Amino acid sequence: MPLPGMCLLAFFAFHRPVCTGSLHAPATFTHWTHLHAPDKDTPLTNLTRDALGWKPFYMSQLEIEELETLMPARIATVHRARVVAFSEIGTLELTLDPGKSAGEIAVGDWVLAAPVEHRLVRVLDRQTTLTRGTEYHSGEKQLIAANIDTLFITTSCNADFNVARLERYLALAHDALITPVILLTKADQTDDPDSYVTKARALGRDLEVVAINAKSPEVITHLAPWCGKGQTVALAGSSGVGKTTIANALTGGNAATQTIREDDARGRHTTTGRSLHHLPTGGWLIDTPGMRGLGVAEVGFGIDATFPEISELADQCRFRDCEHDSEPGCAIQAAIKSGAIDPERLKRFQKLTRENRQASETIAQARDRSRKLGKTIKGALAKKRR
Ligand SMILES: Nc1nc2c(ncn2[C@@H]2O[C@H](COP(=O)(O)OP(=O)(O)O)[C@@H](O)[C@H]2O)c(=O)[nH]1
Ligand SMILES: [Mg+2]
Ligand SMILES: [Zn+2]
Repeated sequence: MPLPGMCLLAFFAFHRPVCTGSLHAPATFTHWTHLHAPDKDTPLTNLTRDALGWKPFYMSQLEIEELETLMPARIATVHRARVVAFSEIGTLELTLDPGKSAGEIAVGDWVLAAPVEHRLVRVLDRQTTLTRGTEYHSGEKQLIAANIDTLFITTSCNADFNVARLERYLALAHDALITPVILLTKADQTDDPDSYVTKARALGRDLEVVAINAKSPEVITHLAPWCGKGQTVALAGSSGVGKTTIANALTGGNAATQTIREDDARGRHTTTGRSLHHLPTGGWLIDTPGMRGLGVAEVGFGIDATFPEISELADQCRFRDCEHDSEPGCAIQAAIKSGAIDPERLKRFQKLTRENRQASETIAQARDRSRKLGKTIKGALAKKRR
């Protein structure tokens, strides 16, 4: 079933009593109004919180009082001063309190909303957080999306295939605690897709690798294990590798190519260009424009997880700060000599580690500067008041 733009929201604009789980909606919930009236052509479907991706992890964060008075909802789009969220009682438009910035809220977030006022009360802790290091000098990392279960790291069976770039994406996914799956598109355009699969599999233990023709109907079947009820996925990869083609196949229409403005009934400008799309298989796809060129910063954990054969053995090096070059007693160099570790993997690990360290230091310095600046401003204001 195609779910383009307007229809997507209309799809959620149903109204039904809240009766699942342990959340019992108080009478005030009947006062919720919805953005859109149900479209007569769109089947009304009851989406439970489970179907929206709710998990015990989020439930465990709720106070009893919040359980009784607030409505959990999942962020579908983020605008400058408001958000659109999906909930058990339909699509909600929520305002942000003064002082709360749209930049702190990501598509995929679970939030608690106040009835009647249509206010976003608080953002629940995220199970996974996908960020992007861009403006290191400002000390900021940009929030891309929240609560993604699986990141489809997409490349093609051609010159786009680059192990260093794949490892970079793997490090970001691992650091965000998101399960990575490598998608090799254009398998129909090479005589030897298996050689690409073998090279990709070598980039991790138990790493899932899928070779597909993104233009064939098999896409849905191949990706079904990660796109079931309540599961959230996103696509990352260079331009031209087939992300839009896959998104269209998964959504069963052309939802992913819709501009987000069409999702916005009032035609107001959005700030992020990201959105949450329901899949016919029961899962959710988050558009992640801006997941192409990727810098690494503060992802030491993710890098270690991407190169487990190196990070695990590093404990056995004589020096704790061993760079694994020519230091005496280096367990990694010994493993390279015995053939247990691929020297090319070590080179890429070192390069990524260096880049991560430099960017992390830049971020730390920028944060330090802005903290000092904050103190200076506070001091000046205090002096003025005296
Ligand atoms: N033959 C073939 N063409 C593909 C495949 N995946 C993508 N394409 C084509 O590659 C081009 C770029 O695809 P697109 O989905 O726009 O890539 P995106 O930039 O990652 O969103 C389009 O012309 C697609 O039809 C594939 O698996 N096989
Ligand atoms: Mg595209
Ligand atoms: Zn070493």
